[in-house]
Amino acid sequence: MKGIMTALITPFNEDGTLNDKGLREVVRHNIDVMGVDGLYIGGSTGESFLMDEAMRSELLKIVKEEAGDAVTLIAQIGSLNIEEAIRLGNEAKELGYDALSAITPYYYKFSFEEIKSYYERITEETNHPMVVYSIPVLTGTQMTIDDYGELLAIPNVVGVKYSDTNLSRLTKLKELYPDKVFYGGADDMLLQFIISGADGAIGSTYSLLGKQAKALFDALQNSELKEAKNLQLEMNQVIAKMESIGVYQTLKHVLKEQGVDAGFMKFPFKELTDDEKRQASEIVDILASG
Ligand code: HMN
Repeated sequence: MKGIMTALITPFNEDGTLNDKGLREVVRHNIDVMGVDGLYIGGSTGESFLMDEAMRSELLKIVKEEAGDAVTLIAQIGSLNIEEAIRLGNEAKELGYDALSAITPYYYKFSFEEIKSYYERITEETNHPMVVYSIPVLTGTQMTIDDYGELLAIPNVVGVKYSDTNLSRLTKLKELYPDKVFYGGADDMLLQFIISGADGAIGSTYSLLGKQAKALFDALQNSELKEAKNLQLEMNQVIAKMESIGVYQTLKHVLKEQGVDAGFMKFPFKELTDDEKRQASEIVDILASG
């Protein structure tokens, strides 16, 4: 469960249906070319909040079929609809996913007690390892150290995908819960996350920067701080460009230029304009020269 995991994009056909062949290519690319330790399926990067349940279920099936047991697989099954989350969680468990993950319930301003009961119900009814997915920048839900502690005390909650930038809180959490697993979620701060106590990271850009991220992770395990810092700076050149154009769209464009059928975005996401495509293509050159 440790190391570098790619938050997988989902390739769609132009009509919004799943691109089965493209999805398999993206999975293969991450395992065979990037050499990442795991895949996080159906997260923000995977556009799963734009999919219906049947499509999310199909996504989980295809990825497992293609990846087999080669790497750790975490299925993001969170949904505002608790029954849907439980059904998807049980499917992922039956398919052989190593763990589930669920976004904190969003849109409504749920109380912490409500958020906690959501995790209690999913874990009780699926009885499978669960990684809490905390991403305050998108959900608005910010939790305290005590809140995290209460969630980590729920049976089967094994860790947190910590897509927050409060790193002193992360350091404290890892000190208090050394046996739980914490994943960093801002790829331009991988170095800082690992130094602050994260056991690994889950990020979208590792479909392109997986090798550098793995090298950075390994450098830190060997206390090679200077090497790690240089790798982060190199990665950040690409990440900053992606962020200025649109991370998910750029990922798909660059992968396609590299020969991986990353497909189209799901409505209402827009495709890149010609000018944005030109800017995104510069990333292909940067990666090729590195
Ligand atoms: C997911 O749920 O798909 C990801 O794990 C989310 C991940 O933390 C990414 N965050 C967002 O997309 C909001 C990052 O990898 C992010 O794309 C990267 O740091 C570039 O900004």
